[in-house]
Amino acid sequence: LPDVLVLGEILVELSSTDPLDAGTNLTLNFSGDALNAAAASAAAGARTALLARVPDDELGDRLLDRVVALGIDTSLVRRVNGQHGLYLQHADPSGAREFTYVRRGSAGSGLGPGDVPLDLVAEVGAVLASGIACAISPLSAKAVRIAAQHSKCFVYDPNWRPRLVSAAGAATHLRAVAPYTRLITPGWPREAQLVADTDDPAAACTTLRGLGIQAVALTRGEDGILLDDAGRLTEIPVIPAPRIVDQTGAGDSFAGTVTARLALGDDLLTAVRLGVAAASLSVGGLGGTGHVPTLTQSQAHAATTEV
Ligand code: KDG
Repeated sequence: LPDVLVLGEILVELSSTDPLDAGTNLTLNFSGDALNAAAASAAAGARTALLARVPDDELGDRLLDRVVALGIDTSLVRRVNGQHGLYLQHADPSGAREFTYVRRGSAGSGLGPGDVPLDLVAEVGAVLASGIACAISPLSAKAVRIAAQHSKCFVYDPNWRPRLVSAAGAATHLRAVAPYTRLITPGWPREAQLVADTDDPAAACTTLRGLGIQAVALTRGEDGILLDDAGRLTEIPVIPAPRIVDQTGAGDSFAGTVTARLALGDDLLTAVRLGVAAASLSVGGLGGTGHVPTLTQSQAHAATTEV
């Protein structure tokens, strides 16, 4: 039985540190928010399984080789006829980035409620999904909702991508899972303000909890995390990254690490501190899974700022 189940679409990733243009060399890898988060969860010590649909072709075989190499259980991955979802990205270390998606109608977006093993979902320590899984198709959004409903510890990362879904759509997805959500990890201000009409981070957390969410880890970039656990507020500072290549997937690394540690029984504050450290190290490689720090590395990095 896995500790953590992550739902979503695994994407083919083509990245470069140069602007995307004719003649730009691209690095092929496999990524997507679900894989980035699952990799972080496995690295943080949790037995982690991905629930996804992957095309039944040679590239799909290579994709699964990579998933296995990241220490992730693939027994719930369903191989199907269909096309890969893909994105191209220019990785600018400053954090500015633009994704170009080629994914509409992909095999991965066909994940539906029928793919969700409800008994297993109810037993695993925690389930993680993001707003991207909700945005790619109504069927996939339904799969997320049903998994949230059956999980005893559901973690939701809004991951709002305006190229995939409108603000109103992203807000609808968030509200639908809110009553079943143990922890949400919205970015401040953009993602929190999808549902909270305020300039005050603490007030936004209160609004989010008012939707039924138990705890909010508001990620505020350089200002660190504001954690609201059932009304108890804690500020957690960021830890400077030793090396920045590409910030893609840092949020997924945070969410995956926190979910893993919650599933393994850590208290929320300890889990969030480790998530901050893992995310800080994760930006040292190109692409969403270019650098996945080990638990020991993240713990050592977290210790550098302990008071
Ligand atoms: O969080 C990083 C992801 O956005 C990236 O890996 C691509 O999954 C992706 C998406 O759908 O944007």
